[in-house]
Amino acid sequence: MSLSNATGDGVDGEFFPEINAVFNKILLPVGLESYPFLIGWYNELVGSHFALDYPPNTVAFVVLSGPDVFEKCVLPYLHSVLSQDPHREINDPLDDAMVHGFKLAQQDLSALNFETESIHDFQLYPSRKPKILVQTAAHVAGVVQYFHKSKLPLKIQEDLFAKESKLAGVALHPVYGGWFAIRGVFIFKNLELNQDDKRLVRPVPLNLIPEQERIVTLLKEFAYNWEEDKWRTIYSGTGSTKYSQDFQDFLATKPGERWEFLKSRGFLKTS
Ligand code: B12
Repeated sequence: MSLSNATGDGVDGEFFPEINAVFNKILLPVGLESYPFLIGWYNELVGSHFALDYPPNTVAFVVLSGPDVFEKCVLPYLHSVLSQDPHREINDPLDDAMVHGFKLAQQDLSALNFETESIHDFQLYPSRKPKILVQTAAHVAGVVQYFHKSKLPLKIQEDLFAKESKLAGVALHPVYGGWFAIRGVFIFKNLELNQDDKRLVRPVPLNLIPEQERIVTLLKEFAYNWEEDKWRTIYSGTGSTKYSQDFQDFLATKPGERWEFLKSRGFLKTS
């Protein structure tokens, strides 16, 4: 995968080719894409409560899964686990597959002397505070646009979202529309750029939906009607791939019932 961000500007293709090579080898073939950003860009937006405790020029990468991650990553991972231990049951096949992929990448990075901390989207502190806000990370990396109700005029916020003040916003991707997820970040603990290093330039934020009315529809769909997945199609993106029906059915299944679902659909046969 090229290190160019989704808008095609901002990131030099020669930015740490050895990191690029690891992500290309381990993550990209399984449908996971990685994009660089600086911790300072992220901390500036999330504020002190969610700030990551690293110097602002520390390099990090955010990892996205594309529309075919179920077929490219989750199912092959399950088959490989089951071929070693046919009786194994995995509570959360999706998260487990991500943990596995991140670990492999981390091992290869460590062999190149890059010490990394990886944080997954689902990791929370005991207080239930998320360890990373992946939408903001992907937004500052320039790979998605993050829409948040707080950016709407106050009147609209009050009319539509007053009841549930904590509602999260939603991110869209220029190619995938809503058919993607943001899986986490790698923080390169010992990789700080100099102040005058221009290899990583802060991307200009995307502007995928200029019309306020459509943004309102998007936020409403995500907030109150997310099960129908219409929010994923309000901005269709330039790509033509969406989640397969199998993956949609998998996501619609309660986490505790997903293993049975996979079995009943015949996905867990290893030969
Ligand atoms: C907790 C959580 C939930 C909870 C609560 C959600 C809620 N509505 O509050 C539950 C379990 C209910 C849930 C449900 C769902 N979730 Co959820 N959830 C999360 C999680 C783990 C954390 C979100 C959160 O609490 N953020 C904290 C708040 C405070 O953050 P915030 O509102 O963004 O505020 C910060 C920013 O605005 C920033 N900021 C300030 N100014 C500015 C300015 C700019 C320009 C920017 C960019 C940022 C910024 O600072 C604020 C903090 O100070 C994220 C993953 C993650 N780790 O980020 C997924 C995530 C948001 N969920 C996701 C999804 C898809 C869903 C569901 C559709 C379920 C599903 N099938 O997976 C439903 C939708 C329900 C709904 N109506 O929201 C996706 C959204 C993907 C996307 N395209 O955006 C995420 C990102 C997970 C992922 N792996 O991709 N979720």
